[in-house]
Amino acid sequence: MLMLKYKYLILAASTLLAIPAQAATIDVGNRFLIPNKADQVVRIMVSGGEQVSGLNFFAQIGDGGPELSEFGLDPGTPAPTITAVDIKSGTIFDGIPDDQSNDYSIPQVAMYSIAITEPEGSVPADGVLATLTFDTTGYTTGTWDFLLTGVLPDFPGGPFDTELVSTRIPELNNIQNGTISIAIAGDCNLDGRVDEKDATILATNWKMGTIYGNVVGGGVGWTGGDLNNDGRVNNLDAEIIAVNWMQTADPAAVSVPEPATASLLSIVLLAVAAFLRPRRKHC
Ligand SMILES: [Ca+2]
Ligand SMILES: [Ca+2]
Repeated sequence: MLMLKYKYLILAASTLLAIPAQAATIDVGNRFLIPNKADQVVRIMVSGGEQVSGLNFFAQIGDGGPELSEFGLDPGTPAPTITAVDIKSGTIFDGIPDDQSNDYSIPQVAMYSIAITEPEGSVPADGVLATLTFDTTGYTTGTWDFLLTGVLPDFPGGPFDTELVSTRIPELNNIQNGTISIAIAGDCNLDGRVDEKDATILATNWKMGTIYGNVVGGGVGWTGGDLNNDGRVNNLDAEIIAVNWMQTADPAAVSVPEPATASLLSIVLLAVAAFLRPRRKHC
């Protein structure tokens, strides 16, 4: 009986010690958007599986922008804007009855929250945490901070940190901030031109991604071939390369006419098929 009690104590202690390894982790990463375009969606993923009962979500692009003056602060610098945030639909909180709330937002700062009101209610922090929609109209180049922690540092009570409310850990803050950059559509390797090097990257990571379950954490990302930021590398990304084939930072240098798009897509998909064929021989 004493041995059994001792065994349970060891089990309880090991469970407690295991908690930090399960803590929710968010890596914003270096994200890429195309120039002069609204409605570009970026997903923020969370991993670790910690049971959580709510989310206080803060996001900031650049220094917060000119609208900081609405908070009584010195106005900041313009940058691409956040036009929509969703921390419920398609996220880890999708199935709960409670609604998200937009607590306060300006174009470069978003503050949202959601809480599970059901007693003891929780969901595992593993999957999509939030989807943000961006507008890069007016921008053809640039890189800006993409912060989920340290938001509005000069605001009274700030800075604000995104926080997953845990049922077991009072405060989680395992978050890495990232950046937002403008890049040429289809330019996976960021060398300023869409060509066979980008098609090769696409082929290398074909059918890879968080949605397929063969990539964890932040996913393969833009530089891995996920050119539409949907969490997977597939024919939609191949189409982006085909449509922008030979595109460079200087649009006047493009020599490929628009009607060639369909045949270019065939070329990109053939490159993918050629890359995959020898690998499958070993399966
Ligand atoms: Ca390239
Ligand atoms: Ca994709």
